Amino acid sequence: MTLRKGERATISIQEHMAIDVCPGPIKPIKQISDYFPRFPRGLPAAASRPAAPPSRPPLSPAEPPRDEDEDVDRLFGAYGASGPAEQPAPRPAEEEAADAEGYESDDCTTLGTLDFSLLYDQENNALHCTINKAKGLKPMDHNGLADPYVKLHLLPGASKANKLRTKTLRNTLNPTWNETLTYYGITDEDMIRKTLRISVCDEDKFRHNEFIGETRIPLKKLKPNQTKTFSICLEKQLPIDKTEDKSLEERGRILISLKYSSQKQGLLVGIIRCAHLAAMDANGYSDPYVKTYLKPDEDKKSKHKTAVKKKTLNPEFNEEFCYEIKHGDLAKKTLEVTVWDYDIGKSNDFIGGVVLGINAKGERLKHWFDCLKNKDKKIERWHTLTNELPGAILSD
Ligand SMILES: [Ca+2]
Ligand SMILES: [Ca+2]
Ligand SMILES: [Ca+2]
Repeated sequence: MTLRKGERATISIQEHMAIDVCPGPIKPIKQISDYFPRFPRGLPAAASRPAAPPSRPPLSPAEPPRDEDEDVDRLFGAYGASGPAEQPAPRPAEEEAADAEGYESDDCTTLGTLDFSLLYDQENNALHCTINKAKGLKPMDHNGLADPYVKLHLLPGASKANKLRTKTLRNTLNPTWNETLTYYGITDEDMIRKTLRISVCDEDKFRHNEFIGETRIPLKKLKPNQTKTFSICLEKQLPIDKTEDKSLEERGRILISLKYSSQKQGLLVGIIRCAHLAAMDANGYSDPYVKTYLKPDEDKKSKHKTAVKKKTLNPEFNEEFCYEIKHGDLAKKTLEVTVWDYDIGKSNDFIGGVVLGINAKGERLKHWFDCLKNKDKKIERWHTLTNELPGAILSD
């Protein structure tokens, strides 16, 4: 474009579009096959396989109710705290929407099917997800094949820290992984609240990996210590619930032990280990250490710190701190536990934290009360670390 003297520089409409309307990376051009759904094996959409195969294991009789809840309810009264209304209530409508089983669609023929099994090991707080195989996946590459892998998220609160994935299998639409991915530090509360999102993606060397299909399993469908097998049709990407954005981001899990020692006249806080911590360094790891405070902390003497564990997201600390305090005063206190990434030459990064005490909710409240009412008994529990602590002022 040449400009005469005194003439204002104008931008043609094409240039304007190129500047303002196309920010960000250039997306790959859709392939012809994306516009024409594929029907493998010559099946028309109407004759697609039924969505829910009859592979559900028979239902066993319901577990007897646990009596710990009643005990905690009594303690609520004893310590004058607010009632069980504060316990996290299940949100049925929302969770039903995420129900992956029993739906009818023709995605089965276009996206493929996935076989997997889930097992909640209650005693070890582990959720084992065995990804067996997929069949009839949608081709994603020019050669008519794909390089599929499976990734897992726990919703809500999804973050890098709670993502797991299988290996990638090259050039296949019928991959067999037979891989078990395990979430550690899973609590009974998680099993009521959380949904496991399983997605199948195609790995690409020179551009972003592409999403093929997904399914979501509310964990309350699982019975403790019983393997449940699934064979499902993959679905298109489901929108993530808007309310999820407001929930705190998860940064990992921590195993804490509490014991009130009548011999030492104090609270023993054990920092045992962490799992699935968020990575805070460029190398994909963190250098974690844990700090604890017993608040309110009038004389500022309650800070304890573990050693730093180098370059790991699953550190074992096995350290114990003692807070000298009368048993009767403990109910008014709050235990703040934070996990940090040690950095050289700059301030350390906050990874996540958890608060136990009378104003906490769910497992955090229960752990505190179980410790108060069982003197001289060590009680270990897993807790979720989040990116924010309500009401806490964080200082490194
Ligand atoms: Ca690929
Ligand atoms: Ca860092
Ligand atoms: Ca670091």
